[in-house]
Amino acid sequence: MNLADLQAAVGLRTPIRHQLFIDGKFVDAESGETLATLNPHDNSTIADVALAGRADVDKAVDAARRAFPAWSRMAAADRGRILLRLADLIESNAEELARLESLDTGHPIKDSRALDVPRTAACFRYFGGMADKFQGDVVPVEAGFLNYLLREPVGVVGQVVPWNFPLMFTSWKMAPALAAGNTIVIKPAEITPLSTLKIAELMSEAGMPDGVVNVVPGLGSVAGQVLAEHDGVAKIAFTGSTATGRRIVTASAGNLKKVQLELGGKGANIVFEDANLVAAVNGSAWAIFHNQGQACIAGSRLMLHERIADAFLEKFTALAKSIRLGNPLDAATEMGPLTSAQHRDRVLGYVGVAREQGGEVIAGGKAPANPELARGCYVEPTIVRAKGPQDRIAQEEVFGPFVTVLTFKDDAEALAIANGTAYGLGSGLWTANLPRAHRVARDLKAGMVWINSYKRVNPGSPFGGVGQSGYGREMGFDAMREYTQVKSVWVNVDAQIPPWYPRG
Ligand code: TAP
Repeated sequence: MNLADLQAAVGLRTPIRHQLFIDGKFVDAESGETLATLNPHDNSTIADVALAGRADVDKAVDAARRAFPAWSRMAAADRGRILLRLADLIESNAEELARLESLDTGHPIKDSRALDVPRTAACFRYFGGMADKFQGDVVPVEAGFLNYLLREPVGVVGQVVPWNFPLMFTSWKMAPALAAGNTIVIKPAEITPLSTLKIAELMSEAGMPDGVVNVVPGLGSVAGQVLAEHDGVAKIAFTGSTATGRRIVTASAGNLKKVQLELGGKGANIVFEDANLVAAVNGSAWAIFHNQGQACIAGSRLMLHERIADAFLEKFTALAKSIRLGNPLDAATEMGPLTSAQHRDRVLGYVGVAREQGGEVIAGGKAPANPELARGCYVEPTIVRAKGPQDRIAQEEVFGPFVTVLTFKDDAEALAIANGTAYGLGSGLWTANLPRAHRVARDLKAGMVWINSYKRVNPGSPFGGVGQSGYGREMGFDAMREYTQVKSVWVNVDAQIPPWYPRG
């Protein structure tokens, strides 16, 4: 099917953008190379997308450098106004964006409509409002001197976005960086570039000056690597795997650029014996099965107090088996395909790993039998009881609809298991005991803790991890700090003559 027919077939009113976006224009790659982005529902080609190489990244960085002086000196309120207009445009193009995201990633359309698109608009709106409210400081120093602190943008920022939430993560990366006065070169994942390119188009419509935002879809090992190494880039912000995060740190060393990393996780979701079981079962299913488990904060280690484990698992398994898998563009679908065939195979590979280590597959563990889904990247909701907390399935990030069940006997053991991985991103706990809730939240090694809930995010609330989950925070005032650097200015207000060499 050609692109125009496909657009009509999936109900898109506007063209699918499939070129690089550099200096305010959609252009082909210098090499003319393209890479097909696929619909994970049936692995059919959606579009051949321009593939950025070194020359294209150089051009994009150059455009961003040229745009930086005017953008960084523009009145902050005017920068904010453009982001606020963009938020409005995202809302008026909501259905278009939701369909595009579902087509390219496999997100169920009801999630794209209810979560991805509104959260993207909310993020741009929050930072649009923040632009003229994030201010410097005055330090009370010695008499006769004024010391003030400027929060200045760092310059050209390279941003690398993964494939699991491309639209939303584009906003998390772009919005604070732009509000703070930086210019951007962003590389979406090669398998999900379409929604980021659409945002670039809407940016122009919102009045974004040319060169402030540049989008370079391309291979991570080429375009991503060049961006991370680039001497013209002052900061690199990355979301993705811990292994690639390490490569980014090494690549950044040449010009000692700032680095911000949001990496993997192995979220502990702890259910104590006094929890409201109905809420905990429902919330724990959401924690792991939303977005097919492809979330760094997924509650992928389900830790159950041994007294309630059997009752909990009975309800949880019944719920998991009832989740409706199907075409992401069908409004009744509750779980779509994984985002690529390669990733589906990786996730299914962990079922073998689990069995080898004595794990018990309680539900799923395979592709669905439904022949309508046979060409797609589907995996059934999978529940596996591990033999122990050191098993690979209890330590490594599977990043799929695959939850590892562990049990514990008391709070101390729960904390020891929860804190017993290299990661420290999101975690949750379910209990009716208030002191216990706060005590455990305090003692968890994590960047985020949800009490009697899971996976809440908000543009005002800092998001990020500790340990191998990375460093730096997205969202909130912390994100503005990440995208600025402090300049300390000293003023000799009393015009004092320095006393060091008194010569009369
Ligand atoms: P990654 O390799 O980390 O990919 C994430 C992003 O980094 C993509 O845009 C990728 O580009 C880019 N990239 C790859 N190599 C790079 C390099 N040398 N320099 C700069 N950028 C580079 O993840 P993956 O291989 O797709 O997935 C593997 C595992 O990573 C998953 O199973 C999951 O465990 C984890 N993961 C975590 C997250 C989050 S939210 N923390 C997101 C995705 C994956 P291309 O895709 O275009 O190559």
